[in-house]
Amino acid sequence: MTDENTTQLAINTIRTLSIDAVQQAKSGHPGTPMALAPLVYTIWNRVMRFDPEDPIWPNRDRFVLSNGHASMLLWSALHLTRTKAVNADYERLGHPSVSLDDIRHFRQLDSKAPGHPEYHWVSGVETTTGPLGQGVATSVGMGIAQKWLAKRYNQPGFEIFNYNIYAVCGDGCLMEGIASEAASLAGHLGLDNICWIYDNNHITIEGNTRITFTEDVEARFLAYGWNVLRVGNANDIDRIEHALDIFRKTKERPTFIVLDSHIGYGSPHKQDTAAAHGEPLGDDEVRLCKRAYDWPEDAKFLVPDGVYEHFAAGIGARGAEARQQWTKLFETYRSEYPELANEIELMQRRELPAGWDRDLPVFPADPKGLAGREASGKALNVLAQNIPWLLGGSADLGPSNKTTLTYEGAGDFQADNPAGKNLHFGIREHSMAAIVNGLALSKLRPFGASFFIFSDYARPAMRLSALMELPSMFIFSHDAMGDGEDGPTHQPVEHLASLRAIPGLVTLRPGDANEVIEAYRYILQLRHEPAVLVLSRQALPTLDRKKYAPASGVARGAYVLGDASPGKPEVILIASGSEVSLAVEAHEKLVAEGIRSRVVSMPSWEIFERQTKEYRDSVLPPNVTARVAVEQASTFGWERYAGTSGDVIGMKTFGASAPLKELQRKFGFEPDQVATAAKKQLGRR
Ligand SMILES: Cc1ncc(C[n+]2csc(CCOP(=O)(O)OP(=O)(O)O)c2C)c(N)n1
Ligand SMILES: [Mg+2]
Repeated sequence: MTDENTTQLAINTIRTLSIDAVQQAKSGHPGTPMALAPLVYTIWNRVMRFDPEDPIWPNRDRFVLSNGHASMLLWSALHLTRTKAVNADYERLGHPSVSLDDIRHFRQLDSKAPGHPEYHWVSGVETTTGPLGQGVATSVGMGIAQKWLAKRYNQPGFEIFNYNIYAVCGDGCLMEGIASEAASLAGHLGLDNICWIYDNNHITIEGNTRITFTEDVEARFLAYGWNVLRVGNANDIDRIEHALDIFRKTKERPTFIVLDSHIGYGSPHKQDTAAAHGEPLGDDEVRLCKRAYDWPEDAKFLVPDGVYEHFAAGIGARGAEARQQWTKLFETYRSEYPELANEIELMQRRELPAGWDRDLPVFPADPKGLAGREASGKALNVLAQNIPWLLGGSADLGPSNKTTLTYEGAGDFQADNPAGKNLHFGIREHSMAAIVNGLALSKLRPFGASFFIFSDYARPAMRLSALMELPSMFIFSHDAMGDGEDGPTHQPVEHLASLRAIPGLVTLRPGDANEVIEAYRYILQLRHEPAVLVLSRQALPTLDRKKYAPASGVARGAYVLGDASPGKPEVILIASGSEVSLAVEAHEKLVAEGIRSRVVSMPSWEIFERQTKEYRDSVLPPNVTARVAVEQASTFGWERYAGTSGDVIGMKTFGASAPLKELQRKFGFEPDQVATAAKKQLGRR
């Protein structure tokens, strides 16, 4: 068989595996894999430096399938290249990442060929995609990471990091705002390591894009400062390869390749129609397609002789050689630059360098205290010096969030300074969160920041950080009504409840400066979970830790700050964040009146839930039902800790525009009101 024939056979194997898997599952998206099989073939077998034997080799090229509904493209590629599985401890396992049996069980429980690409579930998936636009935005984080890594670690004669990122996207991705935000930033930063390939098929679910999407996409990307190329025929793999070649030669600009394609290519009745997008073709149409591909009509899940070998000779050989050369290079690098090599190795395992928490401040008791955001700024500036690969920034609110790294040499990440540790995301919260994920996927320790109210704008990507089990950090200041005069548009109410509802996302709302430090100490030790740090704008009294329990209790999610007397309390006050000092004041009033009050600081529900029942019961004894929870946020969910008979002082409406003091009075966040609620719980008034 000629090489050309094997190539065609390999491409048609991707097509038919996709068709058969969708047909068997009676669900899925066959049309786009049929159209993009040649593209994926070309990227994988002719261009990418990726070793199927080790899909987490640090200098591999990245492949992102942003149009995640076309997941069969990825399952076919991973299967045909015989990519091997790795586990959560970064160990290489002998078995394939995606077996033919997995593909036969596409979209079925436990199959390694799920509906959409899932990082952490299937080895070789670089990022979870499905919510359109996320993949391309995340790829920008990968691009920033590569630039930063190259700048810090590459040395003369040692190109340790020089990989590229390929992201495939469709009309949907490019209609989503997040893609525009990310493309704008990528253009500004001149990320020439990123190549987006746009599947220009004029079809989405509701039909032809003439009903929705008629802008000049090429002009748009030119305006963003990208290099824009066009390949007029998605079956022309030489042209595709040529365009990818131009990408690799293009400097100082990202590349955008418009690929004109036909969804459902080869399907006599469905090609170029929305019907090819998201449903099985049907048995008859499947036969007709196979006939069009010159494929045995009755064969199912067929991988013809020579196809595995063809991929082994392409990506297999190229990837193995690239990785072996790199490994050799890295050996020498390790002896010449042991410290840098050590950093790279720690980072790959998501470990922290020795002394990562040295010099973290301890704040003395101070009734005036410090704003949560101020304490956070101090912590970040220490941690970023101790952990070289901790970096991040804000969506144009650095001076307000206090997330700017101000120590000498921190620098601003820009095209001409890829060593900078301050990322300026611009007012692009959604792509910021996706970019933070891209940085975390690249094993950096990233943070993104904004006002808490705007976490809404970032939420879909934050959700993915939890789904992917990434240690992304999201830092939000102005957590409640602290910026009173800005009014209800700027006062979060339901945000805590909403983020607490995301499985696997750790939220922390520390109550004073020392709790902020302890929150960072906890967060930094997370390797596979994202965290949200929720901080006050206004100063919070720094509690006297000789009188009250040490702030290290933060690591248990909730802890007893103080009791009126040893033994069982009569009433428990529970609070987070700015309401902790309020609860402490109320507690002291109650104690002065001879009431056996207990005050509990509860910065994190999620962390508390992980403690033993014994510990949880020691903090909130089940038989003490007189309880008052106080939090300047939606009361939603607090029954869990206040109990059905307890009281919750929180928000049931939006806030209002007024000075903070007045808002505190109006909404009940005053010591007397909390103390009164507690007494009411005890049947006293
Ligand atoms: C954020 C988001 N909104 C909606 C969807 C549902 N959805 C999945 S695919 C799709 C159409 C995508 O069209 P296009 O990107 O052109 O893909 P094609 O059909 O051409 O493969 C939609 C609306 C989604 N996955 N993500
Ligand atoms: Mg489309």
